[in-house]
Amino acid sequence: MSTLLRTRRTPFVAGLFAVAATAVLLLSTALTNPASAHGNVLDPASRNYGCWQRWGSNFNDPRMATEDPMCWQAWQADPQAMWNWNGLFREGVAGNHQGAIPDGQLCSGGRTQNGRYNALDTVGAWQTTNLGNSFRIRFFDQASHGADYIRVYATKQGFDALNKPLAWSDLELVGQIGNTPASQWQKVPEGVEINIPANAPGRTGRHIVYTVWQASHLDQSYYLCSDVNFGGTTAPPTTPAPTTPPPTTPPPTTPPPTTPPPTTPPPAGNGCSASYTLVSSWSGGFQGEVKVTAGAAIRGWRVTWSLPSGQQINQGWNANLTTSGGTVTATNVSFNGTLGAGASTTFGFIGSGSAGTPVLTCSATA
Ligand SMILES: [Cu+2]
Repeated sequence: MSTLLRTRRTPFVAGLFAVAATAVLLLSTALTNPASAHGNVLDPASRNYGCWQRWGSNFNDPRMATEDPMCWQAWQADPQAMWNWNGLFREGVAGNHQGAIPDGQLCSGGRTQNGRYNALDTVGAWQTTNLGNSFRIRFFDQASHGADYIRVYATKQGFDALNKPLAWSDLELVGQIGNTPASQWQKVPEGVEINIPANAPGRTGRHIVYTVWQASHLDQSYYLCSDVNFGGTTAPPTTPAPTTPPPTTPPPTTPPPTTPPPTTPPPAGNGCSASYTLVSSWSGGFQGEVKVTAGAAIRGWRVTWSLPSGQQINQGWNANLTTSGGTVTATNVSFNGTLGAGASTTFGFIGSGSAGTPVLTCSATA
């Protein structure tokens, strides 16, 4: 959302915005409580995480109906499916996932949680994330449950995701990890993350990636549909895909900002430069995005800025974010540290407090 749009909004819309902000705050509160914190696939974004990420700060915007109709129907059906994007689980399945979840209900976890997530089963043109045939799932575990296992499936080539409800027989296992305690995951500010490598050769076009997380916490299993677009032959077959687009790229249907970003990027030297965009803000919080651009080719980057008092970084993605002594440090994650000359990547975060205009310093590892 552009600054212009925000300043133009009517009191009515502002009221809706306040409702959204309240919900986000409630969510943030819930997320800091381990008892109610769980996890999801952040990249390629699962259906409800993607809808939350794209529209959570603007979920009553009628443009969603035409620009992102599958998210629109999901928000209309039950906004709790998005606010609780990390809570799509069942308990007591005892590993018999196919027995617990009928065909056609895979994306709602078998209509779990009293039907909260049912709209995620709707068949249609969900927005996709571009993937190479070798890819990785970035899984976020807010409660540091760890995993007994995580299994990643992809639909078989020929599956018609636009018209056919997803069934177990449509899926092939394309990646998995075994017992992995949270201590072996990567620490991030609000939990832990892990990348699961997967290889789904021979696929092109629209597909569904289906991830089953057996959390090491009670008998709790999660069922997550991510809509993807396989690039086919252009993707390298075995190397981690450097061509994979950054996951937080705004969807193509988002209108371009009508005003310049609030900060101008510092000039790119030999290392890197970073520029900041305020994605959205609400009473007590905000979402920011930082674009890192390499000068010469680099193998890693670090962005720092000082945190105004009263501000706090609560959650981030596509970077390792730490706060120490009033300084925020963001370093690249495994898949976005290597940038060719002039190439860029983005990371994002959600902060509490009032949004400011941070002065960013970028340094690179050549
Ligand atoms: Cu949990």
